[in-house]
Formats: sequence, C-alpha cells, structure tokens
Amino acid sequence: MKKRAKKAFITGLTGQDGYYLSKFLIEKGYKVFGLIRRTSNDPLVRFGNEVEYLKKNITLLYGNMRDEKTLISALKASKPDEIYNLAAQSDVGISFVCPDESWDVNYEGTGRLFVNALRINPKVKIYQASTSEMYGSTPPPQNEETRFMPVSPYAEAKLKAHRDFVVALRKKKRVFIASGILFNHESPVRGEHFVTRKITISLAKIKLGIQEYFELGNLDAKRDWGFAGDYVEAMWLMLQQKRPDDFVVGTGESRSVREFVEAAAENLGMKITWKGKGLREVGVDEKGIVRVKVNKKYHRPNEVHFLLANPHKVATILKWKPKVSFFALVKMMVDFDYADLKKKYS
Ligand code: NAP
Ligand code: F7E
Repeated sequence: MKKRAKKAFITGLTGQDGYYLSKFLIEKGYKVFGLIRRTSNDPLVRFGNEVEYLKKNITLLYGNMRDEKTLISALKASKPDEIYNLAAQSDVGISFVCPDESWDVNYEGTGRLFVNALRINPKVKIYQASTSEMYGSTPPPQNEETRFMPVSPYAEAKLKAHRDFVVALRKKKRVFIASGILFNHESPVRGEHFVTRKITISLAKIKLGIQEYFELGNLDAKRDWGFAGDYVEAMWLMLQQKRPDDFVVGTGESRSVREFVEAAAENLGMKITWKGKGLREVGVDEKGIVRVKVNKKYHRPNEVHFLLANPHKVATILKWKPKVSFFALVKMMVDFDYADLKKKYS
C-alpha cells in the first residue's frame, strides 16, 4: 500500500525561511500547509516567478499568530504531523519601537499555537525558531550551554518562548518540541531592511549609477552569517530524530558589517576603504567618492556586538554542515540584486 504523504504546517510561510522550507518539504514529498495573514500588498511577493508552482503545492490558510481562533482553525484544517513555527516580528531594531507586537507575536503567539496543537494532537512534532539573539551580551563562541543574556525586546520574547514553550513544556508533558538556535542566515530573498540585503541592494544601485551612497549604523557588529537554504535542512533534521532537543545552527565563522560591505563591493569590482572614526567614518571607493556613511538613526538602543556559533552538536548529532561559504553567500546575493535591478532600471 502507498504510504500517506506526511503533512507539514508552516507559520511564517511568506518569510525568507518559509520560502526555502516550503520548497524543501515539497521536494521531500510532504503535503505543505502555510499560514498567511492579510497584508496590503501580495503576501506571496517573495515567491517571485515560482509563485504558481508554490501555490499549486501549498494549501494556504489565512490566520494570525495574534488570533487564537484562526490558529485553531488552521490546525484543524491541516492536521499536521510536523509544525514549523517560523512566524515572528523578526526585526530586532523594530522590536525597540514596537515591543508589545514583538511580545504578542513571538511569545504569546508561540504559546497559542503550541498549546492548541498539542491539545488537538499530543503526538505532533514541533520545530520552534529560536535565535542567537538570545545570547545577547554573552561573549562568543556560543553553544547550547552558553548563558542567555538578551538585550532587545525581540530577544526577550524569543527567550521566554524558548524557556516556557520549548524547554518547560517538553519536560512537563514529554512532547516533541525541538528548537533551532539559529545564527543569522541570509539569501537573495532576505528582507530588505536586514543589513546584508540593504548592503547588496545599495551597492548594486551604486554600481548601476542609480544611487550615490548609503547609510549604516554600527559597522563593528560581528555576526555568524550563513545561507538560509542550508539552514532549513537542519530544521527538518531536528524533527526526524527520536528525541526532541535544542541545536545551535551556524557556520563557526564571524565577520563584521564592515567586512560584509567590503566583500559585497569586491564582487561588483569596487574597493571600499574606510576613513575617519565613529559617526564621521565613511567608506570611499577607489576614486575617493563617499559610498558609505554612518548615521546615528541606524544605531540601536542596545547592541549585540559579537555572535559566533559553536556548531559542534549539530555537526555530530544531525550530521549537518553548511554548504555555502560566507564569500559564496555574498556573491549569490550581490549577483541576484545586480541582475534584478539592472532589469528593472534598464
Ligand atoms: P521573516 O522573513 O521576517 O519572516 C517572518 C514571517 O512571520 C513572515 O511570513 C511574516 O508574515 C510572519 N509573521 C509576522 N507576524 C505575524 C503574525 N502576527 N501572524 C502571522 N504571521 C506573522 O523571518 P525569517 O528570516 O524567515 O525568520 C524565520 C524565523 O526564524 C523567525 O521566527 C525569526 O525570528 C527566526 N530567526 C531568524 C534568523 C535569521 O537570521 N533569518 C535567525 C534566527 C531566528 P508577513 O510576510 O505577512 O510579514
Ligand atoms: O543586523 C547592524 C545591526 O538587522 C545585523 C534577524 O533575522 O538575525 C537577525 O537579527 C547587525 C546588527 O540582523 C545597520 O546593528 C548596522 O548588529 O541584519 P540585522 P540582526 O539584528 O542580527 C537574528 C539571529 C534574528 O533572530 C533576527 O530575527 O548589523 N547594522 N547598520 C544594521 N542593521 C540594519 N538592519 N540596518 C543597518 O543600517
């Protein structure tokens, strides 16, 4: 007899990770259900020219992490074997401006989803998108044993969700809830307000003569940047284990925002060098034209200075390793934005 296809329910389907994870699961033969919320623009804009293929292969269910009834309806309609909770107000900077939304979606929303999912089916396997931001001010390298010291409303909400709805619920009810403590992961479909994509879009525009310069905040912040397409496999692997657990997912290499700018520029045949200090620092090209300025408005009230994963556990237990290097990731993003903008502006 033919085996029934497994069913996966993804929240945050329309985000960066939702895009890569839904494609990954469709290719694995899953029947995929995704939560989408009403937005003023097309919520599937990230799917680009794959939209028809993905729409054909995903059952879209309207709902919102802030609205419990809609989550219950979506769970009843999808009857999932696996749940991937990717929905979040995921912008750390914005979480200082809208802390209540960050709390309601990232903490309360996770509770609404998990408690109802386990009430409907106590055997469902759940993945929670935890984050390296939970380490906050704890010095690197960071692994599963490292102390959490969050410094933003985003990280506080994610940490409380991790403690209450992953660690405590798993222990108390002996249910299958795994979490990925993922370090920054990027791609050509990364949200345009995150620093990597802001840099690749801005430099591509400068190269095309559409823009003269762009502004950044803290150039010295260091992040462990990997490729989102690699990281969704680790999420899936976590739900294929016998026991639920927490895993740090990262590359084990860290670079500053400044280094990201330099690498992206190099891919466009430009060389950026730095002059001045603090808010007066600028990045100039080989002709001496200012291409990067620092603006206080992009500095956060509290900053996470240095993140660097120790991915030993994910490599040994899940046998997972990133495939795309830092430089290949930067090239992938720059190439995409340059080609896309050239088409749009020519
Ligand atoms: P993203 O691109 O910002 O996507 C966030 C998703 O959440 C979008 O689909 C968004 O829908 C949805 N969402 C936001 N508020 C919602 C609400 N009230 N109800 C329902 N859906 C809502 O984020 P991502 O980069 O894919 O990240 C996925 C998850 O991993 C997030 O939980 C994030 O916090 C976490 N994480 C990300 C990273 C990273 O480096 N990317 C690292 C660690 C952890 P709309 O499209 O309608 O806005
Ligand atoms: O900032 C600095 C900024 O916004 C990276 C989310 O996916 O990863 C992401 O959070 C660094 C920070 O990502 C600008 O201060 C300088 O130090 O790209 P980002 P993030 O805050 O690390 C974690 C793991 C998540 O969980 C989150 O959901 O870059 N930076 N200048 C800037 N950042 C932005 N956005 N814009 C600037 O102009």
